[in-house]
Amino acid sequence: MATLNSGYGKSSGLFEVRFVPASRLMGDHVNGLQPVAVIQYGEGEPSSLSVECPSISIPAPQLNTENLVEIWTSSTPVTMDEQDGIAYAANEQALFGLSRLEETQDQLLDTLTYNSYRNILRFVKEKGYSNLLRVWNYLSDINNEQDDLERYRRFCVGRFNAFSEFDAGFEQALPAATATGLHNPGLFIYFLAARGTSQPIENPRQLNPYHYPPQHSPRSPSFSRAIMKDWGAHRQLFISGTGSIVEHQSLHDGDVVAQLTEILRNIDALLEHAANVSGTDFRHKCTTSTFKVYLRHAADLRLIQEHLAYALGEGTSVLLLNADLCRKELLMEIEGTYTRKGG
Ligand code: 3EB
Repeated sequence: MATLNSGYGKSSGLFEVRFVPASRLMGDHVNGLQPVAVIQYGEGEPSSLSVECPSISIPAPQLNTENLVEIWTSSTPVTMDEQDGIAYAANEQALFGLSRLEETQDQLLDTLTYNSYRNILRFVKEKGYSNLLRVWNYLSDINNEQDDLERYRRFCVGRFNAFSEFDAGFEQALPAATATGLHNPGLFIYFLAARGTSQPIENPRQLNPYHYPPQHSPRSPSFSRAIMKDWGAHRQLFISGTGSIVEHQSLHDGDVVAQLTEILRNIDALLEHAANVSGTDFRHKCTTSTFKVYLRHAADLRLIQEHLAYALGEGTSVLLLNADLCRKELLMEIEGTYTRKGG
């Protein structure tokens, strides 16, 4: 079978991500690749898609000039199904899962989060893709209090309890993550999991979230700064949502441009560190990268747009979203997915 990476002999089981206009998605195949999952963003009605794969619509407004969808693809055959409230698609090596939960008045967010993570952890284990690489969490009213505790903190408590119950050494192998806020109800979680193992990468400028002092949350946030996955022929680096945080402290309250500068320093430091500890430099020209930029205030876009284009490089694929962030003072966050071809 012809695959895009046939130049390297064996094809990799990795999934690749791109942001494309919804109108350019056609048929069962996307440039000869198998669609794995489509994520739409925006508060309006989702478009009807002409690709057959699991999809979800996240009600976060887009700030790009053209409406984009996030599409994950595989170069090897994919099977799709739904189980335990999780719509998923998998090839031999990787699985992508999507879930959307309703919140009820009588349930606290930590309980819902705990149940949801326990379900996901059980599911990926049962399917044989127990290595959770990357999780995206979108929750409503993230900075509001629920029963005297901020909803993000309740989310952290539920997630921590699920991970710690599942695996005593869980802090050694946490996925990269993003947790952002919506103005519409619902808890949306989607994730990438794989067979085998992966390598968590720390950020030398930032404390490992597991070691955050309790002032940020009664149970620490369960995520790694980044995950490096070796797929054989190719390698990927998943960088978590990165804010203007040094050690564990938020910096540059009220100054979005200064926050962006700090975020870029954090990402640079992580890429440098990843090159040292994993032996793969994702700043190399054989790397493709995509970024998601979250802005708390849509109006800040004009302040950062030029800096951003310059910093991330022309021609890189960037999805801009209007979303709340997990600390009130954070105005912006950036996450990145890097794919380096040929090992
Ligand atoms: C931070 O570094 C900023 O709780 O899953 C970034 C990415 C943040 C993921 C999460 C939180 C999460 O603490 C917030």
